[in-house]
Order: sequence, then C-alpha cells, then structure tokens
Amino acid sequence: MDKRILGGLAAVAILLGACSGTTGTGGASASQQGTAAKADVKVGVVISLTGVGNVYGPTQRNGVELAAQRINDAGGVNGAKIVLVIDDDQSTTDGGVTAFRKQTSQDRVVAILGPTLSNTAVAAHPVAQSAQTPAIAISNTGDGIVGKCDYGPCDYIFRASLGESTAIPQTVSVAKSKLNVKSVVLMYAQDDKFSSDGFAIFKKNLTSAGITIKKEIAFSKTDVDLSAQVTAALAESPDAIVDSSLAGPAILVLKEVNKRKPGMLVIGGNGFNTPAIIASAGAAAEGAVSGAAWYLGNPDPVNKEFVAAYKAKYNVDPDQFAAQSYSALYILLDALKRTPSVTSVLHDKLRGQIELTTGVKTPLGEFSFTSSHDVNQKVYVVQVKNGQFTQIN
Ligand code: 1QQ
Repeated sequence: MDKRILGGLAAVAILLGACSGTTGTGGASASQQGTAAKADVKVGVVISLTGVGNVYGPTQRNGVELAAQRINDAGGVNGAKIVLVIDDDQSTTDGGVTAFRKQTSQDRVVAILGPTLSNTAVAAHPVAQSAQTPAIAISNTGDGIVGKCDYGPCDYIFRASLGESTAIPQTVSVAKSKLNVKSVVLMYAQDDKFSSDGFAIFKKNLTSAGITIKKEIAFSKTDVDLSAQVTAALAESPDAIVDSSLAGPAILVLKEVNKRKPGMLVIGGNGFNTPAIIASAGAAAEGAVSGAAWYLGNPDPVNKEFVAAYKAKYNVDPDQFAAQSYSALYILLDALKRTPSVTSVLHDKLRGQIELTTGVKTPLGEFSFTSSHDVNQKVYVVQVKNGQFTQIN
C-alpha cells in the first residue's frame, strides 16, 4: 500500500471515530480518542463565484454557510463540527476539475456540493467519481448529471436540484393551457450544456404539445449584444419567445424584447430563477415565466423558517440557489449522522447512506432521492409579477 493510501485510511479512521462517537483506532492520535474534541468533518463546496455563473454562486455560498452555522450550533454531526472548504470553479470546466482534484486529494473532504453549472459538472464530477467521493449537484439541471452519464459510471453522484427534463414539461404545459401560447421562437446559447440541453428539452416538449416553433436562433453564452437575434425572433410574430440560457444572455434578451415589443411573453428555464434577472432587467423582467425548484412565498413552515433565518443573517431574501445549497447540507448531514462506525472506506458507506435519504425536512420539501440519485420533488412554474417570482401552476 503506498503512503498516500495509508494516509487516507488514517484520516478515514479518525473521521469515523469522530462521526460515530466511538474511540478512534489505528491512525487516531491520543488527543482524538475518548472524550477529547471530535475531529472536524470537512465538506467541500465548489461553486461559481466568478465568470458567467457568478450570479448563482454567491447565494449558494450564503445558503450553505447558513446551514453549516445552524448545524454546528445544534451539535454538528453527532458532536463533530462541520467545516466547509469552499472553492471557486470560475464557471469553467478547468476551474471545476482543479477544485474537485484539490478537495478530493488534498483537503480529503467527505463529500462535495457542486459545481454550479452543468457545463462544469460533466467535467468535474468524474474526478469525484474516480476518487469515490460522493458529490451532490446543487444546481445542475442539464441531462446526464445522474443516472446515465456520458463519461461512464456516476454512482457517487447525486442531484438535489430539479432537472430541466422534469421542469420544462410543466412550463410548456402552463404556457399552453394558461398563457394560450400557440407559437414560439426558440433561442438558446449553443456553447453551454445547460442551455443546449434546455433547448432540446423545450423543442421536444413544445412539439409534442402542438406549439409551433417558428424559428430556432442560436447564440453564444458570451455574446454581449443580442439585438439582431431578438429582432429576427420578433419578425416571426410568435406568441412568446423561449430563451434557454444563463442569466447574462437572458437579461439581454429580456431588455431587447421589452425595448422592441413591451409586454411580449418570454419563457425561460432555470437560468431565469435568480433575482439578479429582476434586478438587472427591471421592468423588462416583468411577466417572464420559468420552471423552478423553489419560490420565496412557499408557506411551508420549514421554508418560512429558512427564509427568516437567511434574512436575519444576510439582510436580503434568499433565492432558489441558496435554498438548494442550504437543503443539500442538511441532506448530507442526515446521511453523515447515519454513517456507521466501520473500518472500510467511509466514502462508500456515506454514499450508501445518502441513497437511503428519506423524509429530510428542507425548504425544498421533504427530501428523498430517486433510485437513479435524482431529485424527487415538485415543480413550481413561476412568473415575475411586481418584481417577485410568483407561482402560477
Ligand atoms: C445549470 C443551471 C444553471 C442555469 C444555474 C446554475 O441550471 O448549469 O445546470
């Protein structure tokens, strides 16, 4: 056995002692045995604090830090403190891979929450998979994130974020039945996995709903001017414009549409579910529709309590991304508490316990995973009304 593996097993043994409350053996030093303070439980968080995803990462950090604080105040993981290791994935595949490598091999975290974008996840998750470290996707809504993954086995990967293949059919159904949409122009960023997956899912569902797609218009996630594309879309006189993109392009589309045809319905995907859209596009965001995993006004007591705690700490309302990262740490906590004291590899046992998650109370609702490690939850179709995401389904 090489030194790295031995070192890793020693760390695992210390951690198992810490998690289970039993006396450590083997690699545990005297100070970590008996009644001495339990070793910290390191949890990795890899999120977009810079780059095109930087409207999502900062509230993810707020959400997970609030959860860690509250969990530790309530006794942590059976008495052991959770310590977050937060790294910026820079919204890039390289940034995500680097952060996942660091956290699995250097920090030796028990699990990783993240990365922020689907585009990054399909590059970074294989790192967690080969290190046999569970990863929970907190905002990856594209296809192939869990279950069947293009890169090979992904049985260490879980998803606590509502996928577009579940959300978009509901959005399309509301567009047809409540908003009377009969024709659309479908716009999308072709160089971002989330955006192009969303495009394909919208296309399939619009077609099967009998809604005419008058034109498809591709652009780049880094475009800074979409006036020509929006002009071309409006020339088709559709009932609505569908835009599958991250927040940056979505804000451009909303502003251009509002300039040329105020009141025109714009429908989007998860990229729209940030208040940054409303803050940046202002009145141009009014009426925008998207499928969401969460909304602020959900009167469920667990959600109300979360919203109040978040507001007390940060002096601003949470968003869906904060709710998802907060929920994911509680889901992980539940599994960590149940991870038994054993002498085999902790990560494997932890993965098994994450699979058994059931009825964890979170702001997303009572949480469990499907057999393919996907989220099992309600879809909220929301519309921006008076500057607030309001449920319309
Ligand atoms: C993804 C997303 C983004 C829009 C938000 C983080 O859902 O990349 O999958």
